[in-house]
Amino acid sequence: MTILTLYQFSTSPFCAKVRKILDFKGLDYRVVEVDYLERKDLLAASGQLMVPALTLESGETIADSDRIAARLDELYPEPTIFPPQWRGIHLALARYFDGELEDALFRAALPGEIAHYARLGRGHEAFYRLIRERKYGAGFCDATVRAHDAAMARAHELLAPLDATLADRAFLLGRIGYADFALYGQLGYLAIGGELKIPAEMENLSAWYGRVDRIRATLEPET
Ligand SMILES: N[C@@H](CCC(=O)N[C@@H](CS)C(=O)NCC(=O)O)C(=O)O
Repeated sequence: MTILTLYQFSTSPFCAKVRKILDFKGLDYRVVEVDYLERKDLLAASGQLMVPALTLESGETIADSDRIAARLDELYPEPTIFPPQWRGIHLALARYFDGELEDALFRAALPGEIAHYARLGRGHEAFYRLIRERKYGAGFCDATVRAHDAAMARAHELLAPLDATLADRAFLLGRIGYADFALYGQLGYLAIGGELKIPAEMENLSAWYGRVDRIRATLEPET
């Protein structure tokens, strides 16, 4: 029985985080792909225009991946995404991934995201550009596409210490937790267009990504 509804954009790293947490917890859910240009159902359900938003069993809909994650862990505590004694550091790391790392990967992924919206047609690309340029200023999209090499270099710089950390452990802080799901979501930016572009030399990070990616509702999580 489907008990939860996730409103998402397929390219959103915050939605990828929430999907993987739902899988990890073995929860049954349906996905509503929100039309980028027409968000009436999302607005009606959640009272706002951003994804992810999740409708719970109670009928209540909550937005924001941090709030969704905390609520899911309250309602469905097993398996937990906040290993005992480690909640604070998971939240702190996730905030870094969803903040500074997101900014770097978003810029690196922008050409792919523009191409994705161009493929959807019907003014998607123009609307995507409009939203970005309202936030970051006129000319932001073209300037970011031109600076793609620099953006990839910055992404490598931020990912290298994570790759090194994962040399001797299965998950970022040993046991899987919220930070892993946040990083997994953000790395989804590198998969826009279908091809995951984790730098080839980052073998530990690639292996870790595979471990998290393979978590499905029906599988026991690896520890
Ligand atoms: N802090 C929020 C951020 C969510 C967010 O930035 N969502 C983006 C998609 S990745 C969005 O809905 N943007 C609206 C738009 O592009 O119009 C969370 O953790 O869920």
